Amino acid sequence: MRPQFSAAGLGLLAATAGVAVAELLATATRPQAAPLVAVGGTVIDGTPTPVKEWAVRTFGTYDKPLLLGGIVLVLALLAAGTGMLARRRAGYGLAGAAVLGVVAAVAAVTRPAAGPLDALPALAGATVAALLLRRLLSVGHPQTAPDDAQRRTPRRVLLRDVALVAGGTALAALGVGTLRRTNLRDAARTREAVRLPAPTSPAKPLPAGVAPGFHTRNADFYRVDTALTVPRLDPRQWRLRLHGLMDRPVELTFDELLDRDLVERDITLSCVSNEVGGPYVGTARWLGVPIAPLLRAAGIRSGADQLVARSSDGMTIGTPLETVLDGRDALLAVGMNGEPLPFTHGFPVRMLTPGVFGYAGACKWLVELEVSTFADFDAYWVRRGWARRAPVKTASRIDRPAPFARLDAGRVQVAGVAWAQHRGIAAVEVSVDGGPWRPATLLPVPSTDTWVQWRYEWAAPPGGHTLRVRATDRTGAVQPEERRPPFPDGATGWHTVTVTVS
Ligand SMILES: Nc1nc2c(c(=O)[nH]1)N[C@H]1C(S)=C(S)[C@@H](COP(=O)(O)O)O[C@H]1N2
Ligand SMILES: [Mo]
Repeated sequence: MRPQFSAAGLGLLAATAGVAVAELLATATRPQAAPLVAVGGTVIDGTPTPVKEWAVRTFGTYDKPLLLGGIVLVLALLAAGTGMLARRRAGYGLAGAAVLGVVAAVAAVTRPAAGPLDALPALAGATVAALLLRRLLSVGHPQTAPDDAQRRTPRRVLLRDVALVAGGTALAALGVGTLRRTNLRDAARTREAVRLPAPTSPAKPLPAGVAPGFHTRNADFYRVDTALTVPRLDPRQWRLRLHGLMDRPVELTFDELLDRDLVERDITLSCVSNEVGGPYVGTARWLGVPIAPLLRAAGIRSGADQLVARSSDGMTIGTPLETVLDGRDALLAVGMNGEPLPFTHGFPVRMLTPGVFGYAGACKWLVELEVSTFADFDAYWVRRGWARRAPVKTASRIDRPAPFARLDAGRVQVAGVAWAQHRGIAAVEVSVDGGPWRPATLLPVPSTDTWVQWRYEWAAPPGGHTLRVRATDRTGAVQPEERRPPFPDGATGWHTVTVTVS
């Protein structure tokens, strides 16, 4: 019998070849059905909220590569184990490949918007892996490949087979890479070909005195979503279906959407998962179609209180209908800082609801709007325990000086941002070493829907110091001191930065 480690290695090789075949088939037909991504998506959706929170907090935007890496690692261990078992009995190899294939196939067909055919890549990959494992492990056994066994030593036959499988796998992987690059290039060209019309209602010019950094550049804008592969929708095929509790359901093409009156607005978007002082907040100049007139024209039925947005990847985001209809700039956004939405931020169309956290008002890759009720439908994050209604919490952050900075004694400019979208910020105050609250200077803003930049002149004496910030919104509510984590409706507490002055 073959030594254990070599059987484990053959198991790994067969599994790698199977995965490569499956990924190649999927990439050529339906990228979402690729087994690794399908299993990853299923893991994300099934992960309990506290674990997900921990992962986002600990790994930030590396959470997804790490998840895929973890899946590959688990698969590798199972494949090696299957190889070792199959060395004793060929049936174990078949069973191992079948189990892994069925798990991946079930994941693929149960993804949102998946069809039964999406099982094929995983099943084909598992079949290839099972056949290869059987062949590789049987080399040298007289009942198979008798010609080879007579003419050559089993060792040379095995080497030849391993080289063939490895070569084939490398070719398949190369094919996957080439196909992916072509798909990406085509999608990028389609996006670059989009010409956005000028707004009928342009944004007001930024008031004099706004400091650099008011707008977050697209490349720097935070990204939070559950998508393992960024959807790359074709605007020529894109449709928005409006339906539910309305008199006249409609379907709009991208061109029909662009034919409507467009408005341009500066709006700050923030994530409910943002910790005190965290980075998941940004401001952009958005171009989009107001939602309220669209819904009104469709005739909203009485009793409706929730607008459910659906994305191409099956995300559901429920927004209080009153926040869409109360006159604020709730938009179907198509442009971000002067260009079509980046793919990562929802191209071609996303929703935005000023004053509501992203998970409850900012569906990306939007394809469907359903007028509904909170009693009838729980959206994705609500099913995972997050609040149904999610007005943003008043927040403030110290950006300068950086935590643990070493400063020279004397005049130090403390600076940051504060936000309470749609309510607006009335005041920001700074306290040094727990002393009295002193007012910070607020720089001008275009509207209550954006963050406010603030500045505070500090005469810094030598020693270790703690700077603390709090904001008051225009309803008069002061940002509470109590530290609470993001779950279930947004973090509270004052941001604190410790520095050393010498
Ligand atoms: N389709 C889809 N839309 C989504 C999400 C998602 O996971 N999928 N995440 C939401 C969350 S939690 C936030 S905070 C915002 C973030 O938008 P951004 O990535 O453009 O900053 O998108 C929202 N829209
Ligand atoms: Mo979020």
